[in-house]
This record gives sequence, structure tokens and C-alpha cells, in this order.
Amino acid sequence: MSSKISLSRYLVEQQRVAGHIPAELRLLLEVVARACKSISHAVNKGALGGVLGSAESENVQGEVQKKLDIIANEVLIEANEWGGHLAAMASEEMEAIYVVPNRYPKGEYLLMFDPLDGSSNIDVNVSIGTIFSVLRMPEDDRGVDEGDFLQPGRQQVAAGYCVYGPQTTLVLTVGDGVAMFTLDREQGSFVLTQENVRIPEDTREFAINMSNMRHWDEPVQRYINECLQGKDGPRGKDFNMRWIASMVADVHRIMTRGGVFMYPWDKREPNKPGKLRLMYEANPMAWLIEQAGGAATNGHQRILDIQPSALHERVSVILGSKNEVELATSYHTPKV
Ligand code: P6P
Repeated sequence: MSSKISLSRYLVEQQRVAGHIPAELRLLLEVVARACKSISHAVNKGALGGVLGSAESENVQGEVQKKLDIIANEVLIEANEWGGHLAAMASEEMEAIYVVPNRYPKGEYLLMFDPLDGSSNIDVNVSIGTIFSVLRMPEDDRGVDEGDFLQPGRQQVAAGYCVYGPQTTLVLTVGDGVAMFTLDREQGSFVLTQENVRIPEDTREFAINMSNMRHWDEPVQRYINECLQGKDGPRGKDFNMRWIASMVADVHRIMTRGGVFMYPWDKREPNKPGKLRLMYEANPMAWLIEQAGGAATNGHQRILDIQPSALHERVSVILGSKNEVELATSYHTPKV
């Protein structure tokens, strides 16, 4: 008998054996995984599928939408709206929340997603991905509205991403550590390839868009300059740099071998706290990183403790190997 453990079996065991998740959440996660398989298939077609290039439209962030951004968003909405697990969904690609239509039963969960993160990489065949986060509906008998989504990241009941790269890999937590599943295209199913993922607490690798260096605040300038000084500088070791400009791909590298990822506030748009979105990028990634033994802050506080005030709000992000995140964060906090 094959020793392969499918995502379905892993989730059943999380439900039955570990008692970590109820059946409704297990079924929701199975639907999300199936949607990611469909997105992976569309991404893999590339030019052959006529899915590259711009959709000639902008999203709520004012960013030009790629055709695949819209396709991925539609796949996730259509896959999840009828199952009875959700009350509503929210997406980077939609300004307002999507309340499950009355023709379908409503469930107790809220699903948020960036359907295709890193889409500037689509046309140049570099890894991209889907990021998702699941919250429980607040217990009250009124209808669902945007305010129900505005819960701190520590309230998440599931979070994950699917990276569409040389392999299609789903990375998931339900609060019992992090597991990785690789898509077996012959079987058409996600197979468990790593569980209890642990991020090394130290690293020699940082990920940041260096072209923005002159715009950073002083603490970030200090941290990166010290890394650049290498073994002759205050850090006493040389560092490597990576920047894929696809958060899912940069985070997956960190989940796999450690590192620190930074997208800090900068003075190009001083009224924005950062570029990345809190609800469906930073929060799910922060929970995954913490569940794997890493840390995630906005330079001042734990990302998962931030009380959201708007669905599409942005946040500064420092995440990855615990000791590096703590050091970079300490440079932001004035010594008392
Ligand atoms: P920049 C992709 O657009 C994204 O939201 C993240 O996936 C990525 O880390 C970041 O923006 C890249 O931003 O400014 O380097 O293009």
C-alpha cells in the first residue's frame, strides 16, 4: 500500500484524531485546495491558454489586473459559494465583500484570499501563488457585513498558500504546526511531503526590494546596512539577498530554509503603513511563519495582534527567522 498521505487523509486525521478542526472546516479546506488545483492548471497553460497579459482593468488597490488575477478570483468564488461552509468571502480583487447568495446555504466561516499574488511575475514565468485565510463568523444573529472580517490575525482558524512554481505546493496550518503538500499531477491530488515544518531561528539571507533603500526609515536602513557590511561589520557574518517580488515564493523559501522577508513602510507614500495587505497577505503568512517557529511583526508589534480597521488596509511586514525578526524589530523600538 502506498505510504502517501493525501491532503484529504491529513485533514480527516486533523478532524478525527487530533480534534483540531470540525468537519465543516475540513470540507472548506478541501474545496479551497481543489480551487488551487484549477488555478494551477490555468497558470501552467500560460500563453497556450490565452491567459497571459493585462485584463485592461484595475483592482481596488489601483493595480492593473492580469487576466489570471480575474480567472483565479472567479475560480475561488465559484468553488466556494455553494458548499454551505461560508457566510461570505473577501478578495484583493474585489472592493466589497462577497456575501454567499441566498440561493445557497450560509455557513459559519469567512474566507479571504489574494487569488494570485505576485501577478507581475505571470508573464515572465516566475513563481506566483494563492494566499488564503479563514475566520469564524462572530456569533450573533444579524447578517454578515465587512465588520465581521475585521478580526485580528490571531483569530484565524486556518491559513495557507499554494505556490505555482516548478512544483505546485500547498502549505497549510490549522493551528497544529505547518504541513506541505505537493500536487501529484498523475493522481490529481495533493500529497503530504512535509509536516511539522520548522524555520531555523537564525539566517544569513534577507529578502527586500533594495531599489527602495533611499526611501526606508532609519531602523530598516540600519538593519540592512549591517547585513551588507558582512563578517567585517557588527553582524560578524556575510549575508545573501533574494527578492522574487512574489511574496508567496519568498515566504516559501523562508519556510523551506529560513531567512527574513521585509516590506517596510517607506516615504514614497508616507500615508500608507506599507504595501502588503493585512487581512489576506500578512495575517495568513504571519500565522504560518509563527506556527513554524518564526516571528512576524510590523516593526512595532506582532502582526497577528493588529486590530484591523479596514478590509484592504496595508501593513509593514518583517517576518521569518525568529532571531532576525526580533533584532530588526528591536531597531524600531526606542530603548526605554
Ligand atoms: P515590489 C506582489 O505584487 C506583492 O504584493 C508581493 O507578492 C511582493 O512581495 C511585492 O508585492 C513586490 O513588490 O515593489 O518589489 O514589486
